[in-house]
Amino acid sequence: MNILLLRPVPSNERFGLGPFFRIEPLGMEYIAAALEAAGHRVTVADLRFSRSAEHYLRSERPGLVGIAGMHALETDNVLALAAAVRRAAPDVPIVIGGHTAAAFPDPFLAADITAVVIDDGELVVPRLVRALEQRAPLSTVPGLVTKGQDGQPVRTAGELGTLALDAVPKPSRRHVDAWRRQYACLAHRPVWLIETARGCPFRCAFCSIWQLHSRSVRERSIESVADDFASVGDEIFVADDLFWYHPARSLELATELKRRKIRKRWILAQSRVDLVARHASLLEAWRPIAKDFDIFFGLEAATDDGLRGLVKDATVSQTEAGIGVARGLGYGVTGNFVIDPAWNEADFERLWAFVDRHRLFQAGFTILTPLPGNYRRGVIEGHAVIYDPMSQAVYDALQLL
Ligand code: B12
Ligand code: SF4
Repeated sequence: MNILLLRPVPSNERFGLGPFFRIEPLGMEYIAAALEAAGHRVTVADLRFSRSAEHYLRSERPGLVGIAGMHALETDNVLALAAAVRRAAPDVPIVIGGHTAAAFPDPFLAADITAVVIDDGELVVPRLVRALEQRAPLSTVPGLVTKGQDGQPVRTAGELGTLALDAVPKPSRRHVDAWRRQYACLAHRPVWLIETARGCPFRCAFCSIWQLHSRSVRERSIESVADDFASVGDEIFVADDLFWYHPARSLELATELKRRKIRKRWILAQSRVDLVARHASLLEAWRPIAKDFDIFFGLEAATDDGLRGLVKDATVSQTEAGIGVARGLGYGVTGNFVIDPAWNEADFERLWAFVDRHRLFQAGFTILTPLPGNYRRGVIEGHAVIYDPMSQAVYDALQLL
């Protein structure tokens, strides 16, 4: 089958890291690799840089269109793109997948959309394609959510099993070769995204990752990660939710990269301060792998009470220790904080002082907000929280920082 995978153009690039980071659609590249291994023909179009969706619908005549919904902020863009695909190709099945769609499928159950994929795309999409080829009902494909007759979401029955990440060892990156130079993080360009592990065992109140993966972590083998590092360019963003999570395996990976003489110009990884504070020797082993090496830390709050409220399971003294270890070894440190919309001026003053004291010249501030289409308070208290564009008042307050 011909399958067309589309990355929509987000309209809200003003928010958060959006304006500074343009990253390849790695999830769809893994799905493309799984489909190609099963003998299908795939086109991946990153609509930020490629030709239009209508162009690919005409030239590829796909039997299935997939649209990525990674961030909740992109929900409206995904829905608008699905409607445009439906206008141009009235009969083609349209599925939505990606992090936000899998975590919160309800907003995507619109009339134009056939189903939402809520498990690993590498597992579900090839099965879905097989079912379409055999004209079997979608209810026979586990890992989907569709709209039931009463309009309520219905999850398809059956077990998928757990995807071992090495089952699809390398993403099909050639699909984005034509616009690779558009992928950038700040001044680093072109940038490659690498995944070495998926999931996180922690349970931070505001985060959707652990809920989606049930606090599990799956790892790629050392061999497959080292092959991926060897095959990509010099500027790398590591997609892992919690890099260095498994210290023994991380050390083994650093040793293998050094044995293969792999050294990059720049790496950016995301991790926790408590982990880094406890594993200075691991950080020391990784430091030579790149000339410049930046870490994004989820510092979240400037007080122990604040950290407790966010269920961060870390303390401010660990924040201080982690920053110290990282800086001592020559890593660049970026701290990311969560802003509670209920804050008053004193809370902002406290955060301001903390940022100042720790010389966090690179810092990110994200407003805690509830889900679009699901603004009930219980959802916030139940920790199903995502990020939304800032309100003007909070935005103005942040300018002070
Ligand atoms: C890369 C990335 C970014 C990049 C995006 C680059 C770009 N715009 O080009 C940057 C750095 C800009 C970014 C920004 C933000 N991000 Co972000 N980001 C990620 C990250 C680290 C990696 C995504 C990735 O490629 N993963 C690896 C691939 C293999 O996994 P995947 O994408 O999930 O794909 C799988 C499935 O989802 C599915 N799938 C994926 N696509 C498709 C498509 C179809 C058709 C189907 C069927 C299936 C499918 O199959 C794939 C294989 O199994 C994730 C964390 C994570 N590990 O996923 C956070 C994450 C998605 N981001 C998150 C957040 C919070 C943000 C910010 C709000 C941060 C901030 N405070 O500024 C901003 C929002 C920016 C904006 N304006 O929209 C949250 C999600 C929040 C939410 N629910 O919306 C995540 C989960 C991080 C977290 N721990 O909370 N992000
Ligand atoms: S915020 Fe980071 S440490 Fe906390 S659960 Fe999410 S990925 Fe894990």
